[in-house]
Amino acid sequence: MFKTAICDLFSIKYPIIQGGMAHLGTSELVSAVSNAGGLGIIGAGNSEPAWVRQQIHNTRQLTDKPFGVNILLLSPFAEQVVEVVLEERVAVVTTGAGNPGPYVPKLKEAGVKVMPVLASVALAQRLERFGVDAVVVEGMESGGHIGEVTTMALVPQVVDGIQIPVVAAGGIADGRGLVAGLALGAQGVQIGTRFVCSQECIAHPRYKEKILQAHERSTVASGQSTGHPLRCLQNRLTRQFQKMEKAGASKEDLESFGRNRYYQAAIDGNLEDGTIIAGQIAGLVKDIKPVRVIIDEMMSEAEAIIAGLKNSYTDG
Ligand code: TUI
Repeated sequence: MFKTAICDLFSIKYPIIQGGMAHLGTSELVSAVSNAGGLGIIGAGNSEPAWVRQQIHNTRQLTDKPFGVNILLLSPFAEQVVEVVLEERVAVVTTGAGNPGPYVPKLKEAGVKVMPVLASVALAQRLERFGVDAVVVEGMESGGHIGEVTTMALVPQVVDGIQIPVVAAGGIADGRGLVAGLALGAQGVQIGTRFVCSQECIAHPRYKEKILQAHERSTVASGQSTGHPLRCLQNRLTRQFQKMEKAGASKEDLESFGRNRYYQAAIDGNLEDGTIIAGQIAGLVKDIKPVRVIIDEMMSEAEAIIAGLKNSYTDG
């Protein structure tokens, strides 16, 4: 069984971090990931601070292992969620969709481990200087808000640009992806889409089913013209959105049309009017399993691949 700097940093058994998914990173999934040896992450999204606090309490009822909170920096409640995290003495914070620089000193002073999710070398270097502990480097294969560079190209460039540990994200759902991330110089992986199709994830069964039916070209990155591209599965909503974009709709109209639709898909199971967030790796996900099985299989597959690579290349 291998350990990496990410395992030591967060006191976890396996270098597997759960993506901080809004509405789906709840105590059920978070505690299952942490209990299975990874790092579960509560997805604060645009939720009210009281909801985040409740999720922290619920998670503590279900696990005594470390877990984190993902703060969506675009949320109107971002600052208040930081306060909740400090009051509740949460061990780890990941952030998304922005520069968490202003919050870093406060979190670090309180002993919180900070790991921003980002999509560029420049921001990784800036945040290393701010004193963050590690970064999650997210390629454009990922579900949700994305940058412009693939995991394959971005991860090694960030690894070479900073000294702190890197976690690879985007396009990873099994042991092969884990080994690939390590081969690119990352010390761990972040997993989103695969965990949506776990037994513990509270996503609506129709949402999970839609991911199981996906193939490699089922996702689209819509909203390029708004400056906030979002990868999700194609449906009536994304087709309407694309029509509006083609017709030259304003940024404001597009953003208000697309706003707050995650809940509809993820929880209500409205697959036509909701945003069905998933990464390009959705096509690889073929079954719904307990989190522990997903993680155990990922680790044993990775170990078999590493052993196989050694056997094929060291003597030849
Ligand atoms: O954040 C995510 N994934 C998300 S956030 C989200 S909610 C949302 N809704 C509408 C528009 C935008 C977001 C759904 N999925 N992943 C982490 C991530 N962060 N990917 C890319 C980035 C990122 C992008 C630009 C981080 C920083 C950044 O730079 C900002 C700056 O100020 O330099």
